[in-house]
Amino acid sequence: KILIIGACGQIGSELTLKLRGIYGNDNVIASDIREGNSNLMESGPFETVNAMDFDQVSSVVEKHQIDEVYLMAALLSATAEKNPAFAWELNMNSLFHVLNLAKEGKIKKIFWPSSIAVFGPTTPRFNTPQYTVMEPSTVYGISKQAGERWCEYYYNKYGVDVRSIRYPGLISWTTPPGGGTTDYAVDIFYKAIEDKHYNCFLSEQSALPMMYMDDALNATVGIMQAEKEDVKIRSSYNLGGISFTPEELYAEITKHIPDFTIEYAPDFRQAIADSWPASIDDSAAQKDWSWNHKYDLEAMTTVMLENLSKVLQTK
Ligand code: VAH
Repeated sequence: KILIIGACGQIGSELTLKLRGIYGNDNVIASDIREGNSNLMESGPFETVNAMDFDQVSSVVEKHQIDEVYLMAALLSATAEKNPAFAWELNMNSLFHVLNLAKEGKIKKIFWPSSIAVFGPTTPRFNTPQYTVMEPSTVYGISKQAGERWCEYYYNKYGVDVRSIRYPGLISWTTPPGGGTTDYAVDIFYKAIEDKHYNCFLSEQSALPMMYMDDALNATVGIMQAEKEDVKIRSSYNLGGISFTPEELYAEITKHIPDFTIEYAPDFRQAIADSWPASIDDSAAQKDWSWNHKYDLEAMTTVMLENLSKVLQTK
């Protein structure tokens, strides 16, 4: 049985449906602090769980005889900057609860998401290597770097089979933007369709590593289905994908919506974006568990506009 903690979030809501499609609806228990959308709630079991409460997590693991946990609950970069103490509590305590349950033999396998936010202003910015300087300057990035260290420690010290991926910015149309700095690349599609104008909170040249959600979900399933000995890196794997600037994304959208206009008004999130890499080297993931992404900027833009137009028309 699989438990997804944080099943109503940007990744969790789509990951739940994908895992239910692979393993069967009743074998994938969704959980979050609040209920999710109808697709999620109607397609399989749901439990209300506060990821920070060990007893709640532990009792759901016992009740459903859980084998694998995907821990997707966290505060993202921009939100975490507004609530540093709470972000640290949520991001770290939820991880310790799951790692300790696995150490006690109650869980067999864990997926825990890290992020390109673990890199900081002193990290080489282009084609950032798997092993390099990492001095994250955001609360979110600090929590992800610390989390990676703990995952590797629990693997080496207690044999906990925890697997992790450093996600780039993720782009999807099923859940609205959730407090991330890269979420301008989600927001822009809503605004292009609804208003034909977007006021972008990053400057036009801010290149960031990005990925369409389907690719990210395939990578998540891919690392979890890999043979244990093939997962050689137990901190977290770099995951590349595409890299583009707001200006390049805007230009791609205007191929579909010619009268779409944009203005740039960088806010506090500019400093966060400036501290992150522009592009990522994910050759380790390609080599160890045959990762490759499918969606380039053109394909991602097409599929986002097609699907989001349908969703927004029904509103
Ligand atoms: C954020 N989307 O912006 C997340 C992600 C790499 C970015 O961690 O905070």
